[in-house]
Amino acid sequence: MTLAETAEKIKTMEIRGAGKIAREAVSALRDHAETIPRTGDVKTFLRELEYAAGVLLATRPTAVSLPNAIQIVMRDVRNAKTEEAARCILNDKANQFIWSSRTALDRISVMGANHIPNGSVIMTHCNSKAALGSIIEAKNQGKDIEVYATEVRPWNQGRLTIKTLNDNKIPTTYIVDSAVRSMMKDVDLVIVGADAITVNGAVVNKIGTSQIALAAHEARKNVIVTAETYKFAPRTILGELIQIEERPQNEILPDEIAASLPFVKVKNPVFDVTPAEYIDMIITEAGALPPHLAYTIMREYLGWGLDELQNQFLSMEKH
Ligand code: RUB
Repeated sequence: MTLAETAEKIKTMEIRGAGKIAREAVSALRDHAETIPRTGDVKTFLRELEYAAGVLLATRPTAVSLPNAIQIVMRDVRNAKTEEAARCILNDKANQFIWSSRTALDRISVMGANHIPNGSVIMTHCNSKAALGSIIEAKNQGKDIEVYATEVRPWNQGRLTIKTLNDNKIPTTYIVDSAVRSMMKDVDLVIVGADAITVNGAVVNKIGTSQIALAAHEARKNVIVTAETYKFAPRTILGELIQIEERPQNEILPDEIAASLPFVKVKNPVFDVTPAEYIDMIITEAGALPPHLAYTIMREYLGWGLDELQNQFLSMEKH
């Protein structure tokens, strides 16, 4: 698959889910480098690579896993002295990222499963590898569990979720998104993934997550977020907001119907923000933590992000 094809698949959601987007983008960048002709000039190579990274970054705006992954891979490549060194570093860093991202998922699954008591009824939303990994691992640990999975309009990612749960022989109840509050009384805990986590511990995930968290809070049920450390967004320290992706209106209302309703407009934001006070725990590969420790994760695991911010800040002071 070419880089342009990967970018298109991310844009059209054939490749989706924050972790997968990051892994596929990194592998597309690594493979794309092979198609850049060798000139012996490191600057030319880096220019081509930055352009390619830009194409990937422009695909979907919300999942911070994408810019973080590109940055993790590109950081040392940018300092390479020769083209060959840059190529080697890119290859190593990309493979390392893909490997550690999968390892992170395995660790989160085990830790997530340890937080699921035997006999639990779990509600999940959208289709998160990290959340499902924990649920499947709990089942593999021999726990007797059940799941409520939402439909996830308008893309119906819930169908992917119920297929995976069914394949793993996990008893599952499929509900429409608007049934969440009614069903919460039958649920013991909520487990979801994340596209981005801000410095104040707010979690950005599929639209509807915040309503589920609110209903869970009201019913005094725990909300667990499962997320790899590269889903934390260091730039939020500077007050930068996470951009919430808005997708076309015809994903909700067909164009011909919309055309007949001139006074009606459609809004289709596909992610929302759940404040930290509605989240009991974030499970990362580095351990389970309360949301207000988000900064610690950023400092320990995304330290480069903070260095970069500090440099920006210092250069601002000079002006
Ligand atoms: C996917 C979504 C998932 C997170 C986490 O949204 O909101 O919950 O990306 O997924 P979309 P994972 O379908 O619009 O990409 O744990 O697999 O990274």
